[in-house]
Amino acid sequence: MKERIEQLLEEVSAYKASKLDEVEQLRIKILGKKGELKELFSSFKTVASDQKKEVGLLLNKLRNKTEEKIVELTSSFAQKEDDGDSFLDLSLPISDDNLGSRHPLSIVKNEIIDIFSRIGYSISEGPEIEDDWHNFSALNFPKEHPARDMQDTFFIDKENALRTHTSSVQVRVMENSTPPIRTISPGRVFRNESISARAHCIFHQVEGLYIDKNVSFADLKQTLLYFAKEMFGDKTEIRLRPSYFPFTEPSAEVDVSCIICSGKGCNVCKHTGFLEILGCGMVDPNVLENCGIDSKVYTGFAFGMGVERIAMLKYQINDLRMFFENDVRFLNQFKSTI
Ligand code: 2U9
Repeated sequence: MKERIEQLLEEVSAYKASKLDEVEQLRIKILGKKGELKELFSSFKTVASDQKKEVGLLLNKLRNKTEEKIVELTSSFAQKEDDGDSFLDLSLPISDDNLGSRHPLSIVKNEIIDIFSRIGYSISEGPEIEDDWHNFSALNFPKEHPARDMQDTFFIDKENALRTHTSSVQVRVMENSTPPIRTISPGRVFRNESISARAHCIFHQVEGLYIDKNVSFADLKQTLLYFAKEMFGDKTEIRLRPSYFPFTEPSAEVDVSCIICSGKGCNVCKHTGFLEILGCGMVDPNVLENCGIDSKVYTGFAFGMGVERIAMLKYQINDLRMFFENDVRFLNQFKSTI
């Protein structure tokens, strides 16, 4: 019996197959229901007891070696077939069945960038982890301002926090360049807010800054009117309401005429005819001086908007959490050329 097993072991190790059928023949011959192994195991009882251990080990070896050989031969055929199938014909036209789509926040952010690039704004970016100076002090935040509190800001240590706005980027631009400055800062910002349909602890902003000699509130208003018309359509009107921010004086909140009812009044604008889109103001002279710019020579305006808010208005999305769920049924609805 030992000789027969050793003969079969040699046969298995030398076995070659030119097609998958021949691999199957090996399996049937050795491992099949009526195969060699079955027969050998049934004759095992006739083996002398002092030989049983050795023969038993040989039988297991035959089974293992056969199984290994089958896997080896089968995978070599799979590899060959795969090589054939995966041949890349680069001359074929691209299939546009499953191209995916840009995230709506990227579409809107790119659109905002495009609108301001057309009137000469550069793009500036900066760190998401900021020190107290760039996020708060340089921007005229009083020491007791609630934004400086753990309740509102994610602190990393005593000195550093996740930026709460991209104004910190513009502080860096002002510190490192001389006017004229005309720049927008898109980016992620972080606030310690509970997540709801209207708010999230992470959101996206685009802030803008223009500093030069003789920059006026009228320049600000005209720039924002241009933006609103480009973003929401040529018939869009804007309205400014007085407001307060530590970094601008005077400050205002800006509304656009309702994109649904064009100002007549509907459920979306709660019958006011207007929808709030951003905040703005003339850069406070303290901020200019903090950043090394002479406030007697230069003036400037700044504005800031939440990308989520603009996207919600533009696409009439009523739950901000949709932007963060990455549900392809939601994402696939947005197509862009930008
Ligand atoms: C510098 C000086 C001033 C940026 C400004 C706003 C007004 C504003 C909010 C809109 C919605 C933030 O995302 S939001 O919650 N922003 O209302 N932002 S003025 O002012 C600056 C920026 C940089 C150096």
